[in-house]
Amino acid sequence: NKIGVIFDLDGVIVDTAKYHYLAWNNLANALGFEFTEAHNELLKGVSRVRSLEILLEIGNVQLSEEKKQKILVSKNEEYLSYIKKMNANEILPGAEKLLNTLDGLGVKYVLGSASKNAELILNQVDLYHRFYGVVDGNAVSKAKPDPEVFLIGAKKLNLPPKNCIVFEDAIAGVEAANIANMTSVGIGDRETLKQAHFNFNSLTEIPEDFFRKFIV
Ligand code: B16
Ligand code: MG
Repeated sequence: NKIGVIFDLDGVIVDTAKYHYLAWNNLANALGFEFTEAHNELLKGVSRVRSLEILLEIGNVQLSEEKKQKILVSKNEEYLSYIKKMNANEILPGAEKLLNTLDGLGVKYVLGSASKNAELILNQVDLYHRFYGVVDGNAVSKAKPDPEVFLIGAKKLNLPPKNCIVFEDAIAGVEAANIANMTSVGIGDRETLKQAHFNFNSLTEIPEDFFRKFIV
């Protein structure tokens, strides 16, 4: 019985949420309102376009479609300026060890992220070559909690969804994994991610033999 793993990127492998926050906050300030870190929580796992909609709702600001498109481009340019300075030191604790464990077991893993910048980020932290495949925001038409991103991931792994284990930090991502009929592992606050089948505060807490029960 073969298993495969699908990793979310932001919040699981790296903490890019802080860079999204810098760029969104500068944008909000330019529009005349404050965007807090608590507000930023609402954007985790959410697509870029939807993030802007949420931000504008918070600031109670209405903009033309044309202006929104321009803002999305400049937000991403600022975000990329931070991303391009990333290196392997920014890989979250426990991630590399977990990949090593999977390599040792011969378990394949792919990325399943909402980000359109996922390949660049994986390259920056020198992990791109380790993934069997990458499914990102460019490959999907429906955002999490729609299971599309993970179902494409399962196809890449050439496994049925029930044989896939998803590591996620966002509620929408855990929901997407559950809807896809996969095993969901919530990384982060247990209460927030209570819909997950398994919960850990961080990847460092995953026991060495965690995958044993799936490999029968
Ligand atoms: P981009 P994930 C998500 O990454 C982020 O959590 C979310 O905050 C962001 O809006 C989204 O990617 C899109 O990112 O602007 O780079 O396309 O958690 O799905 O890996
Ligand atoms: Mg995430």
